[in-house]
Order: sequence, then structure tokens, then C-alpha cells
Amino acid sequence: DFVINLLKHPTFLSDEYTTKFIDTTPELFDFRERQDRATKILTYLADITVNGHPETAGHAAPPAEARPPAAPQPRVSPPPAGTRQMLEEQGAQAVADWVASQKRLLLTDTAMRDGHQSLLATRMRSIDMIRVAPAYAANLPQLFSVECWGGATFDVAYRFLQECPWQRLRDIRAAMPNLMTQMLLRASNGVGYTNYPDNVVQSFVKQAAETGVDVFRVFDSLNWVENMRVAMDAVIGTGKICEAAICYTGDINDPDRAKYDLQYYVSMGKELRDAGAHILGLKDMAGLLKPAAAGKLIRALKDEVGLPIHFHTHDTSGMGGASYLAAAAAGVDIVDGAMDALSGNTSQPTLGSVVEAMARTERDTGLDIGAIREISNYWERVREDYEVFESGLQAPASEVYLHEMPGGQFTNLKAQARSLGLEDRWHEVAKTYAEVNQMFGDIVKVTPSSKVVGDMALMMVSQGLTRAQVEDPSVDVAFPDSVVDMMRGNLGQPPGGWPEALQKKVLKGEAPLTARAGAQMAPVDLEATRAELVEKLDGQAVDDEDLNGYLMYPKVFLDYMGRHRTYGPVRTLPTKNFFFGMQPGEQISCEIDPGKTLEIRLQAIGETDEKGEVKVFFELNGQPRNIRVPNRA
Ligand code: BTN
Ligand code: 3PY
Ligand code: ZN
Repeated sequence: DFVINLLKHPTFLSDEYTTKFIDTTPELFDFRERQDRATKILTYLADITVNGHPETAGHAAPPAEARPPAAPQPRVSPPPAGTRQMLEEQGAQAVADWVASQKRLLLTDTAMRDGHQSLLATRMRSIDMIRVAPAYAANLPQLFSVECWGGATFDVAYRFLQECPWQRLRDIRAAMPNLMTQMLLRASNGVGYTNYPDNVVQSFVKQAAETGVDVFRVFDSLNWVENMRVAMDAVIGTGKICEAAICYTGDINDPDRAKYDLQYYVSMGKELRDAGAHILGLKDMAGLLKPAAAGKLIRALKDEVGLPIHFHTHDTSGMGGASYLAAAAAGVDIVDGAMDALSGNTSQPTLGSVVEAMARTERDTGLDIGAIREISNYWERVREDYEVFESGLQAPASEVYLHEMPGGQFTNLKAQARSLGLEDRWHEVAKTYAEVNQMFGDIVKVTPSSKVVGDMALMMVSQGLTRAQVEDPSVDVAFPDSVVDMMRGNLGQPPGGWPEALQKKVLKGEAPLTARAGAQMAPVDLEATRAELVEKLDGQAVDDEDLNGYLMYPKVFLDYMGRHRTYGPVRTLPTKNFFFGMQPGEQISCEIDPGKTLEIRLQAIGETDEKGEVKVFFELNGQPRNIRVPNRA
């Protein structure tokens, strides 16, 4: 094909052909490179078709005739100016001042981050987001922001979806040029599960801002402000918006949970303001802030801290919408909703219903409910393609006030419990999770501290250990690594410190850290790390995005790169085919470069030969192409 392409090239046919032809005609190499990538994609499709995708084993493939989701049309072009232009032209403080001056209730949509993290185990692929981003930009320009990056989406992209999270961000940013993008950043834990050296956090924030994040919601998993300063300063240094968040736990109206009372939250809000936050986030990751308490807390924070407030909750209890109404009445500035089809239960309250509830009141959101319905209908169709990742949770439940599990953890922990054979003991896991929280001294539970509590709870249920046994110095317990790491002080210090007796037992005499972990860690030599990575990748160039991915998750990143070498840009495949391969007779399109589309038809699947290989017969843009893959099924 390459030679035919060369021979037909107009320059080759004309007299202008010189020996420099190849240097001055890079499209020929684009062509070869595209052929190579097409072969890789066919290899992936052949492999999944023959062997199945490990995550969908045992599930029936969707019907071959199901069409990919179609996004709503943008109603205007180019999209109207939005918050992004204000940020670019006037800066972060001007945006915060503008927010504070708005009468209307502002909204963030979380479908592309927390929505699918909380309902579909974070498995949503970039293509399903990028396709609809222009409709958000054109039809909902009044949104405050679109949360589309960070939290668990970063490692899941590399680890399970075989895609580059940076590229996702770049593509969403380009498709939605008038709306602010928002990410969730775990302060010193970056988008990982433990502390990173300060310069790694700084480098990550700088790169995220450059690639396309406008609003950084920064939180610490123990509400330790000391652990938030490095990340906050880095965000402020980029000129982007620093939304520093208080994580809400307990119940300010319950005297038995006095550790986390109104005064605790107000003091933390003041510390975050003094540390330079533009906006105060109130991050209710489990959905525990009840309506009456929400009104009281928002009023106190508005009066005593003075920053605009962005309230985030989960609807696990079914009471999230009521808390938003109470917060709106108390003067909250921004709330998070998820587009209807990705809302409710462990996700955010229903965005369209918040808009309807506010319509024709003095806090009318100004958003077009028709546009919301169209986008939600799109998400409804997208969600079908991820059915295998549904949690099976059928209804909201007040049990969340017992276990206090974050919505973003719930489906993942449930899947973990299932894989340990504990599915029918889920309520026991939930109750044990609550006991572990008390045993750890009643802590904030959000990534990564929530993972530690979850690890401990799963271990206790699977080994039949009681809290009394775990706390008894004479009973030998092999604590999970994450528990040891946390008791060492590597996630920071909770209010009141760790329970001493338990900490002693876990650390077996080792002295815990009480200073900030990041301050003890030597800075990473970034250029030496880049050189080391280039070598690991056999000389392939490493840009700053790849370097930052490697710094967060060295092994996950290298595994991703290894698979990328074999399978190429599989991010461009329709979701159904990414997870289930193709059926004979099925035809799909996949755009590997803007305007360069592969038409792929699966003709037939051959027999397994004596070498254990299967020949898969495709048609690629009308030409026959056969691919051989091992039969591992
Ligand atoms: C594609 O090629 O369409 C998608 C995925 C691969 C992108 C490669 S992987 C490592 C490197 N980092 C990026 O941001 N892009 C490339
Ligand atoms: C995350 O850190 O991923 C979270 O969603 C915390 O709520
Ligand atoms: Zn959340």
C-alpha cells in the first residue's frame, strides 16, 4: 500500500521529484504511520473478539446493530462566551468576585468525572465525553464549570481504559473552549493514594493547568490544612482557580459527633481562606450533610469566612436535592449536579431537577432545561454501553449515615467485596466500615483515607476478626499495608491524632511521623527521571505529560505504554467494540486522526490452528486484511 501510495503521489508523478522528496513530503510517512496504527487497532479488535475483554467476561455482548451514541447538535457556532473567557481575560480573583455577586444559583456538571466514577466504577471512555462536549459549550454556556478530570479518572484511564488521561483533557478543553474545566486534586496525594514529594505535586499541577484545567478542587483526606498548602500554592501560581475544599463528615447537629462541629468547619474555612483560596469548596463526598445542617453550615461559612461557596454532595441517601434547596436558601453560590441520566444514588443530585426547582425563583439558574434534557438523553444511551459496570444498587438508602462511605468509593468497594466472595455479606462490610472508622478515631473518609478504612473492613470481614480482637495487643493481626502507611503518618494527621494504642500495635514500636510527609521527602530529580524513562521506553521521547503520568504511577504508566505499543490508539474505538470486540458482519467507523476515518468490517473468524492461533478476517476501508492472534480463551 505504501508503494502504491508513493507511486500515485502527485509530486512523484510530476517532474519535481528529487531525492529530498521524502523529507519534504511527510504525509507519506503519516500514511505509513496510519497504516501501522490501523494494524494495531485491528490486532486489538481481533484479540478482544477472540479472547474477550477481561472486564466483561461472562456478560453478553450488546446487539451488533446498536449504533454508537449520537450527541445533540450545537445550537450556535462558535459557542457563546462563558466563564472560561472571564478567567482568561480577567483572572481567578475576578471570577470569584463575579460568582459572589451572582443572584442566580450557579451549577457545575459532574457527569464526566464524579458521575461515572460514582455509578460506573470510573470506566467512562474519553470518546463518549469528547463527542458531547461541543453541545455543552454551545447549549449550556451559563454553566460555572464542567468537572471532567482528576480523582480516580487519572489512573483508571491508563490502567483499565488503555488511554492517555492528558489527551482526554486536551481534547475536552479544545471541544469546550468557553467553559471552565474542573478537576479533583487530592492535595499532596496528587491523583494517587499516598504522599508525593512537593516538587512532584508542583510539577503535576503546572502540567494540569497547561494541558487544560481551569478550576482545581483541592482537598486533604484528613482535612489537614498543612497538607494542602503546597498544592494550593502551586494552583495559585498558575493563575487558575484554587477551590480549596473542606471535607464534611459526621453531623454538626449530633452531640455524639462533637469532634466535627460547626466551629470545626468554620475554623477550617478560615484557614483555607487565609491560605489563599479563591473559592471555598464544601465537599460532602458521602452525602451526609442533611438539609437543616446544610442551611446552618452554609450560613455560618458565608458569614464568617466570606468566600464564595461551592457545595458538592452525593445523593446516596436520596436527600441530596433537599440539602441543595436548603443550601440555596442559605446563600450557597455554586452546587454540583450530574446530568440526569448519570445522577442520583451514589452520584450527584439530578442537575435538571435542580434547574427546575430553581426556575422562576430569585435563584433561577438561567440554564436551558431543553438543552439539559437533550444532553441527558445522550448520556442515557452512553450508559447502556457500560452496563457491566453498574453496581446493582437499586435504591437510595439511609444506611449511608451509618457507614459514611464516599459515593466515589461505594461501587469500587462493592466490586472488591464481590471479588473476595463477600457480596452477600455487603451490609456486614458496611457495618464493619463504620466500626473501623471509630477504631481509627473517627476520621474523615475520602480518598485515600477511605481506601484504608475499606481495606481494613474487608480484611476483618473476610478473616472474621472483631474490633476487640484487632485492638487486643495479645492477638496477632497482619494489618493491610495501607493501614501501616497511614498509622506511620504518611497521609498526615487527623484532628486529635491517631489512637495511640492501635497505632503502637500497627507500628510494632516504630516511631510515627508527626510532621508533614512531603517535607521529609527529597525532591525528585525530574530530568534524571525523564532520562530513566526514555531508557525504559527504548529511546522513545518523553514529553512533560508522560513524565508526570510516570511520576504519579510508574508501573501503571509503563504497563500502559507497553500495551500502547501493541494496540495503538484504541481510544478511538466505539465503546461497545472496545469492551466486546466485533461480531461477524459488523461494520464500524473509527476516526484515528481528525478527518481520517477507518471503516472496519469483521468478515469472519477462522479456526484455531495447530499453533493455537486464530486468523481473523477484516475489511479495512474496503481492502481485505487478516490478523492472526493467539487463542487464549
Ligand atoms: C491515540 O494515539 O490516539 C491515543 C493514545 C496514545 C497517546 C500517546 S500514549 C503516550 C503519549 N502521551 C500522550 O499524551 N500521548 C501519547
Ligand atoms: C476521589 O478522590 O477520587 C474522590 O472522588 C473523593 O471524593
Ligand atoms: Zn464526590
